[in-house]
Amino acid sequence: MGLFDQLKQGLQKTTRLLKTDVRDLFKADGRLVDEDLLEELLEALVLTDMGIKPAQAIAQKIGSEYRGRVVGWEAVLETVKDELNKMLSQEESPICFAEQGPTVILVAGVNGAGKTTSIAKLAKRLIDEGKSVVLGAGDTFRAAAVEQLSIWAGRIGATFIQGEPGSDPASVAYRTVEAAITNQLDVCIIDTAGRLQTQKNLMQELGKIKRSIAKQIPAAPHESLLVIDATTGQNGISQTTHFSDAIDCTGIVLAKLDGSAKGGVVVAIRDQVGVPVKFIGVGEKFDDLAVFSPTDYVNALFADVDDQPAVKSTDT
Ligand SMILES: Nc1nc2c(ncn2[C@@H]2O[C@H](COP(=O)(O)OP(=O)(O)OP(=O)(O)O)[C@@H](O)[C@H]2O)c(=O)[nH]1
Ligand SMILES: [Mg+2]
Repeated sequence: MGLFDQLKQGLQKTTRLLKTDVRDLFKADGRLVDEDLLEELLEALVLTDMGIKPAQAIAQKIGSEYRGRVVGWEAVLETVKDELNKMLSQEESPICFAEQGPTVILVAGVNGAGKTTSIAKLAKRLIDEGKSVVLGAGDTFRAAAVEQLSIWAGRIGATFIQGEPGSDPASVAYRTVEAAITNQLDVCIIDTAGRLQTQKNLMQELGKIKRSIAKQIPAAPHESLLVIDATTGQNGISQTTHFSDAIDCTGIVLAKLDGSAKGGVVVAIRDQVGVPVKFIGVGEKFDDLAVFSPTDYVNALFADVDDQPAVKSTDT
């Protein structure tokens, strides 16, 4: 399956919600654009978790363009699409590699967000590009987590560094970077235990991990990626703010978009936090990670309108 189809499939739930809801506001021969319609449209947009401000801006734009006229839903959706494209436009920003020596990528996020899986997917992608990768099991909290990463590493052919159960994750991070330098590996990715953005001690621990990485390579970590579960919707904003305070996040991996009808959260994150979404996870397999492209994202969000069943999604 091509990347765009993958993305389209991943976004199906959001697409269905967005399109069906907007389409349901219109009769077959169109509808007068008045305050009632704009209010209903606003509600439909907010349901995708794009946030109230972007939703209002889109509704206002439609008001200013069509108020007092009878229009079809296609025209309205086209305007929604244009506006989303404007809101999301960003420089292509994949991984920023070190000019010299290993590139270090620190990965953090709340419990179960999809960190370890995303690391495996990212590592596989980099290995496929011909890079050598070492994975550090910085989640020393759960033995199963170490094992999970070790299995992935074996499958994709990455070097693997682990610590004793319960040992200091900062020391595992240190040793992983050390291994990358000693063995002249291209990329070093460090997993961390899940933590809530409200757990102060654990957030401080992340800061310590980051500092121990910088002891070996002052410019590292070159990327501090925050993995967000797309089904958590707006809570992703609070996660981004707090994790950024601790490790100055350089990018977001939005995992589990395939299970989410809240794909609009990309807009909210962009609007409120300004950290770029770099990758999106659209499934559980190795290849289910795509580089985030705003244009593709919006196109996928609006793809195949006539193929969508006219039923409302009851999922999250
Ligand atoms: N459908 C889907 N499932 C995903 C995706 N990414 C991760 N998962 C699943 O989400 C679950 C949790 O993933 P992990 O990678 O273990 O999450 P984690 O953040 O490392 O979890 P902790 O280490 O426990 O905090 C697993 O069952 C994964 O298969 C995705 O993009 N799509
Ligand atoms: Mg994990």
